[in-house]
Amino acid sequence: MEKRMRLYEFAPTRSIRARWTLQELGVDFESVTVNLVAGEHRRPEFLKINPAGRVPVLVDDDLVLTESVAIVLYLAEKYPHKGLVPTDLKQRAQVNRWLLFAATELEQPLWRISRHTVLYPAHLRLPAEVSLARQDFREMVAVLEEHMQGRQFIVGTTVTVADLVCAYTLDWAADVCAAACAPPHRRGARQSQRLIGSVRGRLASERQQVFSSCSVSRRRGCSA
Ligand SMILES: N[C@@H](CCC(=O)N[C@@H](CS)C(=O)NCC(=O)O)C(=O)O
Repeated sequence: MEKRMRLYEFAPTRSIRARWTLQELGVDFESVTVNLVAGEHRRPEFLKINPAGRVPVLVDDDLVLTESVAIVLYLAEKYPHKGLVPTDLKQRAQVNRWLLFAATELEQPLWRISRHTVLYPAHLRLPAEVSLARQDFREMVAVLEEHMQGRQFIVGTTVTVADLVCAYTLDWAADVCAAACAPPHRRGARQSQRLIGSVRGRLASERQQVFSSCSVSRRRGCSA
């Protein structure tokens, strides 16, 4: 019998990307909470699993995989019949494009904002970084929002891992921006909200709770 996969996670963080993917695939898995607030990610036993001291980590038999986007791709490719990655090469290339777009163009400015508003000790925070990152984020989210005009899903007509990863990132952005962005992003965020809504709509109520609770403690959980 195949062993259950194990997901090391902390609810309000990027772990959610891996959790949603497992749930969307209907895979039974064991959840191991790594409480970042309590510093469990810095304990030697966890550092043996991920020397970077970060969540999520997926363990599947002898595979130990870090990086949330690598995890969602691995899972989607392990269960190709579920359709979370398209079989068509060009559509798949578009999924990869948006995964990378989320991890580089969207997520990095959000990280910069979080670091310079919440995570770094107060004396190391640079207000100028926040304005620059905010501008970078606005420009890039506008690209996604333009792409989403008239579409329900980022690529094709069914949900893919690009939707799961981008929806999490946009939800995180709503949280970060509520604290640090000026109104224009929020006013222009209709498409983002629709994408988040599409993904949310796919989730059972138990999963929706995970979604809506993530903003509450995410900032405490993501300490870089
Ligand atoms: N690029 C990594 C980032 C992982 C990451 O930074 N995780 C945060 C939670 S959102 C974490 O574990 N932070 C603990 C720390 O940095 O001390 C991924 O996408 O998996």
